[in-house]
Amino acid sequence: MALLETIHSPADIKKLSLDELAALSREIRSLLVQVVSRNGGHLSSNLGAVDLTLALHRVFDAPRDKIIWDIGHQCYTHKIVTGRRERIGTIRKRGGLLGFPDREESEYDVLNTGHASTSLGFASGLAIARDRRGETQHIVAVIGDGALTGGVALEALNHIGQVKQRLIIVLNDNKMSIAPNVGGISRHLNYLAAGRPYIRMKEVIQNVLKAIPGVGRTLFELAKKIEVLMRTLMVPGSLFDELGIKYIGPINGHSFRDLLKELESAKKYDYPVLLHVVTRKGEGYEPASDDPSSFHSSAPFNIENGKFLGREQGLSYSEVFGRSVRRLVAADRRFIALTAAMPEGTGLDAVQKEFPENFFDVGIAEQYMFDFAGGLALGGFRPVLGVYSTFLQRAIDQVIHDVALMRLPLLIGLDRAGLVGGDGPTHQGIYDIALLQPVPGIVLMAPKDENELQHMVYTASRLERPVFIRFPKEPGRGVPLDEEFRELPLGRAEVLRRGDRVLLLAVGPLTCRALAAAEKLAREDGIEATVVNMRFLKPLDLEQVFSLAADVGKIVTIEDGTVRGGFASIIRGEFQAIGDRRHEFLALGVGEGDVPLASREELLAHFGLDAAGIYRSVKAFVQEQ
Ligand SMILES: Cc1ncc(C[n+]2csc(CCOP(=O)(O)OP(=O)(O)O)c2C)c(N)n1
Repeated sequence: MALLETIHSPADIKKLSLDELAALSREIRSLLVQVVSRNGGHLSSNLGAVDLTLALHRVFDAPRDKIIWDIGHQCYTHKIVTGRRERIGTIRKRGGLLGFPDREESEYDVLNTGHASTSLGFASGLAIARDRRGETQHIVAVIGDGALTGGVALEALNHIGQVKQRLIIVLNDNKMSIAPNVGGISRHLNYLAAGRPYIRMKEVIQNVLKAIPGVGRTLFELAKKIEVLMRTLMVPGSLFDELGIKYIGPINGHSFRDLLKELESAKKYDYPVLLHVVTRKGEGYEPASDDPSSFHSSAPFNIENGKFLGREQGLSYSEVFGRSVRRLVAADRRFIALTAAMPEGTGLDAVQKEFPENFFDVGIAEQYMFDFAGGLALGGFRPVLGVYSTFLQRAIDQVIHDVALMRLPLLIGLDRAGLVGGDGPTHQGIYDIALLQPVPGIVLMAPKDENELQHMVYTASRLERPVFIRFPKEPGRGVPLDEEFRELPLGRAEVLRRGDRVLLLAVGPLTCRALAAAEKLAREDGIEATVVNMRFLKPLDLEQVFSLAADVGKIVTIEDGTVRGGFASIIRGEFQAIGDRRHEFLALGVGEGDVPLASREELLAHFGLDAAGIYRSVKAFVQEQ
């Protein structure tokens, strides 16, 4: 790692020759492979962006110039060369570097990100702010072809093309979102990347003329002029030019010579330009370039053979969701599975593989996905959406205004609901209960294990209204899956254990942890608790809850989400509404403030939501006078 050790800040990159840059890039790739093989992380995106990142830091003067990373999952090289090399081994680990840009971590990180397509809006605002303040720095947004399919990015292009502020958009096009990218914009980028017809025609004409012995300069010059004329007359412009943003490219994103030349020239424009940089996801590590999707957000792996380590036994919640949806589709082709660029992550690739006609990947377009699903539902179909809880936040207006008010029968699997390990504050799925609770007419469920999840999918498929099922990113509990789907009674909770001292009302996967805590309380402290698996957060089984509460003075709510506005607030509100003053409440859940970077189990322990934490809190609560 000889060269890398000399890089303490971007200034050190500016001294390097082209050969040294290439050598540095190899060293960084090897470091990235080592670190991600241990910690997990976004390997293929980072490998693809090494050369581009070095070139950006060579040409621009960060932190004075602002380099904004869209989504931010490709920022590892940026972190390495902006003073965080020695800590890169801690990335994604508790107390370590975040796997996304973080303003608190470094002055080089312009924006905290994690959700897609926000870079252009921020770049646009920063550029106007700079101009109004009479400053001169460059504003550079780096956005992937996947993130460019997001609505807010397209809204930004529309505005930037009108306002025409000076800024540089670097489009990092690797033809991939997580899976292969989709849609008309992606197709347009392929057309641009292939070299538009006139470029090919120009080569042909030049080659022909050069091949004719004795063709003089004049004829050659004339041909050049004809080529310019043809370009104007015949060739459709790039989408970006049409929008008012100058298109430059395509540029080989693994050639320092090309990158440095074009980035340097982009500085000269006093209006918005877009540099189309073509890169390869996973570049430099064969297992990742051969299978960029699996190495997009990679588990730890064996460097020698690229095999993932420690894959859990049994099925994940996502897999059970995907398989259950596949069963629905197999039985009734009105069911159509939808994803916003996460076919594998949501488990819906199970449908994609077997019933491609009943599957749509709409790109990173959560808002559109809900409206599209609404249209399908109005047209008599039964859309099933897989979306991570954190990305549902994008589409709350669609949920309320477009879906719930018309009671459209959408089935939505909210994956990664609750505390999410490894990705930090931007990816937590802790707000969905609070966001969905006031939405009229919907059903919200949370299974205690993967077997209950499949029954919930089936139950939801029988309901003629919007149904959300929230489930976590953690290994399934390994319980056997019933062969037959079972319909769960709507709005009924499940009592798992009865006791006379305290009532534990638990949500989803925390139910089993609450049960373990209750067993220990009985065994070691003689405290008998009633444990309820709520199953339905909406409608709530209030009849059962009030009836069980009649026998105890203390009630504990246990949820994998924010207590403010979440399940705790809802239960308290319901007791208040009936004028109850007799009960004391303890809310176990996520308090206000950022969720730290840690694994899921560490986060559960941090918030006292593992079995040990629940045991401690309930014991203290019961023993309080
Ligand atoms: C709103 C939103 N939806 C989904 C995701 C999940 N996601 C993370 S990276 C990614 C693909 C991004 O593709 P691209 O922008 O082309 O970057 P690449 O990884 O190919 O470099 C997706 C869908 C997200 N971060 N934000």
